[in-house]
Amino acid sequence: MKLYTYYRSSAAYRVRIALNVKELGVLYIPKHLLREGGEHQLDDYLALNPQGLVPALEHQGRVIGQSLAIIEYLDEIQPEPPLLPDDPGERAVVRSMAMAIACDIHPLNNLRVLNYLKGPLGHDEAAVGRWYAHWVAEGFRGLEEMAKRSSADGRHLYGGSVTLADVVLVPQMYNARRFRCDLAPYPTLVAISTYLESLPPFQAARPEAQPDAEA
Ligand SMILES: N[C@@H](CCC(=O)N[C@@H](CS)C(=O)NCC(=O)O)C(=O)O
Repeated sequence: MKLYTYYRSSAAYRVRIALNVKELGVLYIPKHLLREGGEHQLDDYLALNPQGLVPALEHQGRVIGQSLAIIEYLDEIQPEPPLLPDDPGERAVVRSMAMAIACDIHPLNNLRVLNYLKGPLGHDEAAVGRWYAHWVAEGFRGLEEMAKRSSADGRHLYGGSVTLADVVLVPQMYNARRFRCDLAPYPTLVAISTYLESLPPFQAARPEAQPDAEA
């Protein structure tokens, strides 16, 4: 199994957490998103993943893009410990929490969007920072309420064990802190993330622990 990754990519961070939770061995192949205009835009990588985004997982001759698709694939080939509940209704709720981040926050704030705001649209760093914080706040406001209703122990977004929703939360929290977003209005999310970040599979997946990490 090979994972095309970048230490600071939050979508790759999700997959690294899932791989660690499932104790699956993987070869990490870093793709630097900034060097040479982005190694993810070079022909060799586009031949593997025409979307030109990280992460991508290569396994048994197939290349899979999209972190949520990769994580669900890992959950199917290695069912223990499960990242999705057995019950279809519970599974849908967990997916909805994961998608609240992966579909509604992250795509508005990923590198190519920020670069487009700064470059062609000519916005300065301060404006881009406001854009970033705005979409985090919009997404976290609803997720905070969802977490209050669905967490069984104040340590997991749903129920009392690690799910797909937790795997997606931690990288988004990491990025929110990196961009200095105000997290005071989301005490439930902060408490959950703080607990999860202390777990070994999450620790080993954090950007600073990656072989391609930069100071
Ligand atoms: N929906 C995709 C998002 C992937 C994505 O946006 N990856 C970012 C890094 S977190 C990327 O490759 N960005 C390169 C760019 O924006 O040019 C997923 O979940 O895998």
